[in-house]
Amino acid sequence: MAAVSRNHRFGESSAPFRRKTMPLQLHWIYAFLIFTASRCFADGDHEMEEFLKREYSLSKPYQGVGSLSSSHWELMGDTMVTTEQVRLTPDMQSRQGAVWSRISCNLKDWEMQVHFKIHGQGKKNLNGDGLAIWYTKERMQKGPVFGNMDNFTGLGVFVDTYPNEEKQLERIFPFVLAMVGNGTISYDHERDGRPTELGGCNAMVRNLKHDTFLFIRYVRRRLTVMIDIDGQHEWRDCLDIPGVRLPQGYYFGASAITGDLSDNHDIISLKLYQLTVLRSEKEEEEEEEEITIPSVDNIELLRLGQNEEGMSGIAIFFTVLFSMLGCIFIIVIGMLVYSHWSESRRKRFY
Ligand SMILES: *[C@@H]1O[C@H](CO)[C@@H](O)[C@H](O)[C@H]1NC(C)=O
Ligand SMILES: *[C@@H]1O[C@H](CO)[C@@H](O)[C@H](O)[C@H]1NC(C)=O
Ligand SMILES: [Ca+2]
Repeated sequence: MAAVSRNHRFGESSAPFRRKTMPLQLHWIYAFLIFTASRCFADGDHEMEEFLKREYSLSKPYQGVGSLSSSHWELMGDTMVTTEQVRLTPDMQSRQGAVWSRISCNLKDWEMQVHFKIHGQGKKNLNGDGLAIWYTKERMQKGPVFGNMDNFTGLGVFVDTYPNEEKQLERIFPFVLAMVGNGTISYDHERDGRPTELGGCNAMVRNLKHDTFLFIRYVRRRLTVMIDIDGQHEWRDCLDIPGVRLPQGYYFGASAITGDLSDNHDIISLKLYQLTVLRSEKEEEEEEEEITIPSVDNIELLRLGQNEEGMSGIAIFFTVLFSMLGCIFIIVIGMLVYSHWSESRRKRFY
C-alpha cells in the first residue's frame, strides 16, 4: 500500500498505520488479476498526500446543519442533530433518516473517514438494521436500502447489523459490505446483499465504549475499506478491490433504517480527504476515458471467490490455472488449424 502522510488523522491519534493481512483466498485472486491485467496494481512506490475538504466534511459543532439552507449538508426523514452527533435514527421501530451533501464531488481520488456509533437496548441480533455510507448519483431519496432508494447508481458501504438470511454460513453480524450499483441492480435485503457484494468483513461495532471508524478510500480505481473498531487506533482490512469504476460528480451521504428491531445510528463525523496521487503517463492515458456508469472489472471472478464459500483458495487457483491452460490450448489448436489452412491455400495457388 502507499505511504500516506497522515497529519490530519483524528488530531490526537498519531498511531502508526498498521494493517492486518487479507484472507488467503483473496491473495490468489489478486495473483490472478495482476498476472492477467496489463498494469500492475501495486502502488508501493507512490506517495500520496491528503487534504481535508471542508465542503464535503461533516463535523462538530454541525453549524447550520438541518437549519440553514446554506449548510453543505441536508437532512432527511427522522434525522436529528444534537451537539454530540447526527442521529440518523433513534432506537425506535420503523424509522429512517439520512444526511446528504448538497454539492457533488469532483475529486478523482479521495478517502472518507467515518466516525460512527451504533447502540441500543436490543440484545445481540435483536437490533437493526444498520447504516450506510454513500457515493451516488442520486441523493435525498427514501427507500428500503438502509433508508436509501433501491437500484441506486454508485457506491454503497453498509454496516448491516441484522442477519436477515437465516442460513448464515460463517458470517458473523454486524457485517460491513460494499456494493456498486449501476441503476438496475437491486439490493437483496432478504439475503443481506450477498448476491451483489464486492466483499466485506464482520465488525462488532454495537454498544462499544470506544470510538468506531470506517474508512473508505478510492484511489486509482481501487476501492479499499478498513475499520478501526477495537479502540486501538489500528486499521483492519475489510476489503480491497481494484478496477472499481466510479464516475466523478456524485454525492456523499449517510443513511440508516430501523424496522421491527432498532438501534441509535449516529454519525459523529464524516471527513473527506482529497488525495493527490502521482500517476505515470500510462496511467493517465488509461484513465482518460470518462466513466459514465459505475462498474467493477472482473466482477465474475470476485463472485467466484466470495459466493462459493466452500471453495478453498487452492481450488480457485486451480480453476484459474486450468482455465488459462484451456485458453492456451485453444490458441495453439487455432494456430495449427490456421497454418494448415494457409499452407493448403498456398498449395492451391502455386
Ligand atoms: C448493470 O449491471 C448488471 C449486472 O452486472 C448488468 O447486467 C447490466 O447490464 C448493467 N446495466 C448497465 C446500465 O450498465
Ligand atoms: C430495481 O431493478 C430490478 C431489476 O432491474 C427491478 O425488478 C425493480 O423493480 C427495480 N426496483 C425499483 C424500486 O426500481
Ligand atoms: Ca440485514
